[in-house]
Amino acid sequence: MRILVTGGAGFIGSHFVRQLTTGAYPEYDDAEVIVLDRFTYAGNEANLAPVAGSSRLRVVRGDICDTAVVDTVMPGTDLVVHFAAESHVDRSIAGAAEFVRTNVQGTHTLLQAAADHGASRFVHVSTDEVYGSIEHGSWPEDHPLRPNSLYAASKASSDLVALAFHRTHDLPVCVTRCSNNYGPYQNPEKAIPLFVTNLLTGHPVPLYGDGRNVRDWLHVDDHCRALALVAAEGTPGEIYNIGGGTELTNRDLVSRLLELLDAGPEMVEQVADRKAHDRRYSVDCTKIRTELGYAPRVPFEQGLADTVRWYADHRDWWEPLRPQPAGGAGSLTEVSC
Ligand code: NAD
Ligand code: TDX
Repeated sequence: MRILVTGGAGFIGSHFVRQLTTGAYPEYDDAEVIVLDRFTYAGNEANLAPVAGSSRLRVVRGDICDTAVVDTVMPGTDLVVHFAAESHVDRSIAGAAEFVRTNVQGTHTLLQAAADHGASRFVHVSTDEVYGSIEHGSWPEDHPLRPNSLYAASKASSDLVALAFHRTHDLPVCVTRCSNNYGPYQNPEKAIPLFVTNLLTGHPVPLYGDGRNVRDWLHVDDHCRALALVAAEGTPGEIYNIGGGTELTNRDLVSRLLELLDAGPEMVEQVADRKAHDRRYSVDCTKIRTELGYAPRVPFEQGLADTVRWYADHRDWWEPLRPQPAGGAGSLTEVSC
């Protein structure tokens, strides 16, 4: 069996590949794994270093929008697990062209090649953000899509293209919509690793707006286990919400991080709000629980403490990824008057 993992050098994709190639998903123990990744700022060879020696793993540097590349790696593929995307909301506010290109056009290119070459399963990894924002209650999978950010709009578009490939070409597509992930190897542009690495380097935590926005945090290992389950047992053409971790306001999240890192409230800086900042996400996970028997396993307190420890122990991984302060790190210019 051959599995094509797009975006396998990013945060979640690399966790999936590390697990896949070290026996965490027994149904795929014999599978050959091909990672297709463009190695953008978010793709990192260090994320795959722990399994770089695996004889089952091949890494291809290439763009999912490039038909020639995709048509080279797709033949012989049984399962596609599609993680590759532009994934950071703040970047999509600054400019969304790359989001539309990779997330929509790239997904279309992969789907077409998967249909042409007869792949027997395509798992499209999507997000709860496609539903928009919800004050109370939780979204079931058939809730209308009302994305607010350019990132979420590009993911919603790709979800619809993926589902249309199932209806039109009978491609066995499953779409998953997961809540916020956390864990090791997450780029320090995202909230938890940004806050942790700021505190580890003596910088304040930038809290957007009133800090009362709510996110449902799920450990990356629980997300990847759900994806392996959907790949093996999901019904083609179906959407599966994944979540059921821990809902927290950003303020509450920051309080827990301050406690874990022994820092005081003076380390929190309230900053201007994000444009179109979704107030709350909450997915109804009844379907994956009842149909596939899925439940998250990592308790949030333990997962968060382990994640903070991982960042404290892996400065060599994240220090090169943090944005440098203006003027360059540590450079002081003396001005004489
Ligand atoms: P990430 O930004 O860490 O990784 C994205 C990976 O895709 C990188 O390795 C990057 O190099 C690669 N990539 C980008 N453009 C590419 C292109 N054109 N061709 C080939 N490779 C390309 O993202 P992540 O946080 O690991 O998210 C992975 C997927 O999961 C995304 O589809 C995202 O929408 C979805 N998701 C993320 C979360 C979360 O909390 N991070 C939650 C739900 C769903
Ligand atoms: O500096 C910050 N200050 C702040 O208050 C940053 C970076 C974030 N935040 C807030 C915004 C959100 O309410 O923290 C919350 C989480 O922010 P992000 O880590 O940027 O995540 P979010 O926007 O919720 O999107 C994430 O979850 C869904 C991922 O980036 C997406 O890829 C995924 O689809």
